[in-house]
Amino acid sequence: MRVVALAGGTGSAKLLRGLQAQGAELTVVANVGDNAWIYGVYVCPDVDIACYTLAGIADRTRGWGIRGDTFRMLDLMARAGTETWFKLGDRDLATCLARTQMLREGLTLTRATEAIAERLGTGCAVLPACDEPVQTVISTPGGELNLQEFWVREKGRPRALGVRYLGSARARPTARVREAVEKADIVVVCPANPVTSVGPSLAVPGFVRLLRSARRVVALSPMVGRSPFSGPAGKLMEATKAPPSSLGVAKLYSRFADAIVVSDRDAGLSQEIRGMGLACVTTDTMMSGPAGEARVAREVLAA
Ligand code: FO1
Repeated sequence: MRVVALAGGTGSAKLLRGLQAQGAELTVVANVGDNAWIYGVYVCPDVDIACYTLAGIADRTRGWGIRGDTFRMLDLMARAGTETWFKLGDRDLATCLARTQMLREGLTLTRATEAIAERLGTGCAVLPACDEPVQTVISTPGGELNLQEFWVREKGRPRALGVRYLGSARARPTARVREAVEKADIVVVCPANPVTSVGPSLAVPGFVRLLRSARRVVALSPMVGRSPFSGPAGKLMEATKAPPSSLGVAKLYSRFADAIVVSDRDAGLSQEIRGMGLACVTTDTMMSGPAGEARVAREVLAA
């Protein structure tokens, strides 16, 4: 079975592991809206967490970076008086340095990502949603912040007034992403923040049309009640006027998805979701341990 997984950060990793365990021919299309130039290197958190997860080296407790990584480079930068609020590990820095060098040599982000994924041993293709820079920008009372400034530096505290995707109008789905979606038996939207992890890709002209042409699109909601598995999804959904619940996720995805899998605790929403033209499956969406990840992946593929 050919599976394309649209993936964000921490919340997506568990489903990616579950899909990998199914022996599916997997292609990951990772969000680029969180990418940022930090410490002189190009950091791509969602691309990297997908690569580290599939290569079996991700730090599962933190939800980002590499297991057992050290932070010596940051210690010295702090001693030199530089701000070090973004905890980029030493081995993680190596990935970012390699990527930055490849980009400076003229490779596209797609080519650089494919090379990194292969060398890390992901066993499947990892692709950025697009090659052009698309940046999630959050409007707050103190001004606009990128996702890392909002979430890591400011700890997600500022009031979010709105969200825009800087650069999206000039971006296009890459040929590799098009080909993967066209050949896929199913496109799975991982339980990622719909505003910051899926929204940047949907804002790319032609991306929603591409998803509509897919054989089947199934999403796993990241929400249980009004809370996401992780991260600021609820707050940012409210900022974009979407109800912070699986109902809001279904509304955002109803223009391209065939089905959505939601928590059995939200079973009460199923009828309204079906009214939007989506099939709705309810299950225990908390993926605890490898068995839980595999079970939910099987249910998503069968939905
Ligand atoms: N998240 C944090 O909360 N604090 C950090 O210091 C931090 C560092 C970091 C370094 C590399 C990387 O790839 C991701 C990192 N993240 C960190 C996670 C990241 O901010 C977000 O969780 C993702 O952008 C959301 O998908």
